Amino acid sequence: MNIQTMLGRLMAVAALLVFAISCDSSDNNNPELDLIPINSVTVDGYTVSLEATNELEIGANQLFWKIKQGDDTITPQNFIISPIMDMATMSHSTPFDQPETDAIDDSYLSNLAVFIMPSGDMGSWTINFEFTTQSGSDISGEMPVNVNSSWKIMNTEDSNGKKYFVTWFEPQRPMSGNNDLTFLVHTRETMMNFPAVSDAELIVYPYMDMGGGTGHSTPFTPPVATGNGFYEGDINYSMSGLWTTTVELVVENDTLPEMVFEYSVIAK
Ligand SMILES: [Cu+2]
Repeated sequence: MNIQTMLGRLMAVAALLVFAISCDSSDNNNPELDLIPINSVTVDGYTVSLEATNELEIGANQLFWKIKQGDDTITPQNFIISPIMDMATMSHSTPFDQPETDAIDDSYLSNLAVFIMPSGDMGSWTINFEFTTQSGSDISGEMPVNVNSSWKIMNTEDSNGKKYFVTWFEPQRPMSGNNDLTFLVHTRETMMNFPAVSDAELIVYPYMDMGGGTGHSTPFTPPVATGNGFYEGDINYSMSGLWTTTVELVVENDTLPEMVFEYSVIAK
């Protein structure tokens, strides 16, 4: 084989590789963030911005944080948040993780926050934040946020009055056909501490009321614990329209009072 043929073959292989890679990256599940601004606060020349995929609502929210000094996005040594709801006679936090560098876009820090109450006459939400810059300045501030109502979180309690929160994590937009069915479970240790519960059992029952005393369920795989308070299964909605899903939480062999999620399934 002469050098030209070899080069030719190498280039053909290279072209195939490039084709394969670009084919792969143009896949539909190529992740890209599609965010809207929620709020931003400037402290000592640093602007902290919060973005999210939707307006914040009770239930699960992915929060995306960016810190800028002028036009430059900066990477702090750390970034710590603390969501607080101020109510007339008390204040409380909510289940949340601390922000970490986002896996899709590393110019953001991101975290999961599960808001347990909407903003309104009962109280208002603030997310306190603090960070240390690379040069060692400590910056702290507070960001008011609005949290809308939604159907995606319910709560129940055991016989000792210990509260449990069950969040409908997926599908965010239930559609006829197959959907991932994922819940999140948290409990309330104190007003400021809401740890994930990974050793519970969920008994779920989807139901569509057809009127006139008739109705039906649909095929589903019961969600099982996968860690960090997540419970994953799937559901195949046989019809679009109004559905309920009853959830019973079993904690330490105790079946707690049932919760009923009520929502619309849209036609695919
Ligand atoms: Cu509250």
